[in-house]
Amino acid sequence: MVKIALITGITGQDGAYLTELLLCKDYIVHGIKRRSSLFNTDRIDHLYQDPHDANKNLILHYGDLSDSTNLIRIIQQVQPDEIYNLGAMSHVKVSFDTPEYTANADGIGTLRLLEAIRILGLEKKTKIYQASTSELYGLVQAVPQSETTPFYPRSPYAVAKLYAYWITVNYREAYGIYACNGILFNHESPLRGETFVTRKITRAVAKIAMGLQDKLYLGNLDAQRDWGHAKDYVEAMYLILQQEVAEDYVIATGVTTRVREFVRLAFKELGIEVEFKGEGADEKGYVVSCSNSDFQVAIGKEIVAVDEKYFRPTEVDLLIGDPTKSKTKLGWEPKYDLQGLVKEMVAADVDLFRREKLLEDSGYSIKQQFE
Ligand code: NDP
Ligand code: GDR
Repeated sequence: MVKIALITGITGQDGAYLTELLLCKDYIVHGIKRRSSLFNTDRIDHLYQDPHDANKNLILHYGDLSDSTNLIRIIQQVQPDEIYNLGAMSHVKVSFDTPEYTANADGIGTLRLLEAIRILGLEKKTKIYQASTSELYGLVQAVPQSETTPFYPRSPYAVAKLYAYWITVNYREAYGIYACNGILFNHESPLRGETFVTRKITRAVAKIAMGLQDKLYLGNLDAQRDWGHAKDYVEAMYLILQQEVAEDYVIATGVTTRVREFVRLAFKELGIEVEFKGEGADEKGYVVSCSNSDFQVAIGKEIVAVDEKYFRPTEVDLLIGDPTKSKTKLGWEPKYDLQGLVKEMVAADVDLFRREKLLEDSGYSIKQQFE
């Protein structure tokens, strides 16, 4: 029997990798994309199939997690075996600017999907994966964080996700729906959104090395994150829905790294050694040496500085996950380490900006605003 999956957030980082994975496993994949004034399917364009083809196995539907009638109609039409709820306003800092919208999409959006399953009588057929997050742990209660560590959310995003976490557990217990939370720690890739810290760094590294950017401004350099690769983490999502019993799992590498160290590692990929001096908002990163003749940046040049506008009203200082349960029960193991992740991200951004440089050198100017 061919399985049918429905992915919300299919145009995002995880949506793209999960779609690739499920298509390789011969699923028919349906995805919900938002209407936008510009094309927003860049990450899945390589998987595009002409809607006029008879045997297509990737089908997109317009929709939004804030519209329950839309969700009910799509689920009724698709009759999915598995729903992966990846759609969300996923930027922690932005959630302080748009708290009500974030609660609606990230919190109530999950309820709308669960209710749709009930309303359509699909409790025994449709399994659902909820994209829960290490942000739930927030203010450090204990480390490493596992499935039993108490939650203490520190942003409107995390509070919305807390509701989504518990409503998923509640619908599993109340109605017997196969509904699971994957509590995923930060995961990155060349497809990561440009304003998350890792991608902001790898883009800046490539641009600074090529003379396309002067300096990288960051917020809290002391924050510690357990960073993995999105490709590994979508495997875990799939595995979570293939078990006998529906349960919640932490997905993490078990290794934590400071933002400052990520910066150092990323510049080092291009042979640029950076040293940090100063403290707090006055801390800066300087070039100490430059060993790659392709990328010459002046020794002593200040290339990293702190801008307080990137600080969050309440910060999550330390995340480090304990993936013992997922290793034991799911047999899940990450294939990438941090070094491999940084290498792949920097290489992809170098490739991207080589093309931009060619355009600039030919007299075209590309201005983009990323914050
Ligand atoms: P992205 O921000 O890359 O993708 C989010 C997706 O959600 C996009 O497709 C976006 O559409 C869509 N979306 C946003 N708002 C709505 C809405 N109202 N209705 C429908 N779709 C919407 O996130 P990631 O791929 O990185 O993350 C996937 C999920 O996992 C998210 O729920 C995130 O909160 C969660 N998560 C992520 C982690 C990570 O480290 N990446 C860790 C733990 C959890 P559009 O493209 O149009 O903007
Ligand atoms: P996070 O990811 O908030 O952990 O949420 P992000 O990359 O935005 O921040 C990580 C840490 O880096 C610090 N930081 C900066 N962050 C950004 N974005 N920009 C900066 O300039 C900067 N300087 C320092 C932050 O303060 C923070 O401590 C991500 C998202 O994918 C969520 O959706 C997901 O749930 C969690 O990971 C797990």
